[in-house]
Amino acid sequence: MDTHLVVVLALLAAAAAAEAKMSADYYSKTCPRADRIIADVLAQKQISNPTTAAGVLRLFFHDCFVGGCDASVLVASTAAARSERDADVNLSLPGDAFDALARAKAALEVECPGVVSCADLLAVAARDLVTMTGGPYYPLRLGRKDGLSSSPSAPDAEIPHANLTVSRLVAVFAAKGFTVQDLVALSGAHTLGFSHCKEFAARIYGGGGGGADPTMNPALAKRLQEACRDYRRGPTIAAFNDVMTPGRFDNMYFVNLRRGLGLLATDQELYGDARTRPHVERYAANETAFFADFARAARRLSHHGVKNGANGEVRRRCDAYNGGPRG
Ligand code: HEM
Ligand SMILES: *[C@@H]1O[C@H](CO)[C@@H](O)[C@H](O)[C@H]1NC(C)=O
Ligand SMILES: *[C@@H]1O[C@H](CO)[C@@H](O)[C@H](O)[C@H]1NC(C)=O
Ligand SMILES: CC(=O)N[C@H]1CO[C@H](CO)[C@@H](O)[C@@H]1O
Repeated sequence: MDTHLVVVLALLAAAAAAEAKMSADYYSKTCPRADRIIADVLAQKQISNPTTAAGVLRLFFHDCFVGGCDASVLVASTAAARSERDADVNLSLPGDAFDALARAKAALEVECPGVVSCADLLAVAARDLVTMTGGPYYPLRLGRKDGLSSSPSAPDAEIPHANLTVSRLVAVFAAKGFTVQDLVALSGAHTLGFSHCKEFAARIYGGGGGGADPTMNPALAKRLQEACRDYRRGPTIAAFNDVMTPGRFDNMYFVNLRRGLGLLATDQELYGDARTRPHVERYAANETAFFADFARAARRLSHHGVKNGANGEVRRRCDAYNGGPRG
């Protein structure tokens, strides 16, 4: 066998071992009230700040897509080392989501210090907030360890941008083991939250000085052109991803795409492309089907690149490694 293959097999074995140690009742003896504590803190935060759900769900996606679900996205930069959080693509990762997770972690540390990993917390928090905003509940296996590295350049390479073609999106997801159906179902997360104007400016103002993207509903294009008028001077100006029911986890995102009401180019293209359109049609017509497929894909996403004891730890604070800053 060549060494490359041996390395690949060893990695696969390590990943399988990490997964084998996970279970639904992982904390039943060491922190039996963990679920309750997380849910309570998040419910309070979501009520006082309804943008929390979208922020946490997006953090979960970014965490798992960049080097596996290991809470590396939560590590703050220090003078010694910059981290994933500070990548350009992270400029807009929302502070409320970090705050919600810090509060939940603090409550967990009071009850059972050093037991519940930040990676598990993030996966559970994203699930809880999906459920709280009207989406499906899905059981999770626990036992993820927190990663020991976080790089500011990783997200740029791994996180899909809103200017990708469907072919690129399909390839990016396939490289991590996700199907076209998974891609469409997971994109349904854009039923929550918002995007900043620069992410869709080319669609509404035209790339080369032309008009709006013809696949966008003209009334929506006009509204967005007005809302985003000063976006270069006010880079925090944003619009809801789901223009109809922005705070509710439902299948409206897919219903919108049929009417040209998608916000990002990568949203609307899912309806324009023959590979993804049948899934959009199915989810628009049947919310139960969307919820079932989203739950299955989100659970799989939550297992992506999970770390075990040897290559991870349980952080005491989600924003710092236990051993201090690393290069
Ligand atoms: C299919 C490829 C995807 C692309 C190109 C994409 C792109 C984007 C972009 C550009 C934004 C706006 C960021 C900003 O302006 O602050 C955004 C927001 C968001 N994304 Fe995605 N995304 C994708 C997939 C996903 C997936 C799989 C999830 C979760 C499972 C997700 C969850 C979210 C959420 C919840 C928001 C709103 C965040 C907030 O309001 O704070 N996205 N996405
Ligand atoms: C796509 O968007 C990213 C981030 O905004 C940017 O860095 C990149 O140059 C864009 N690519 C193209 C082909 O426009
Ligand atoms: C909706 O999807 C669910 C889950 O796939 C399926 O069991 C149900 O029959 C579908 N309903 C309709 C009306 O097609
Ligand atoms: C939430 C968060 O940590 N955002 C950071 C993203 O990157 C910028 C630029 O480095 C930081 O200033 C933000 O604090």
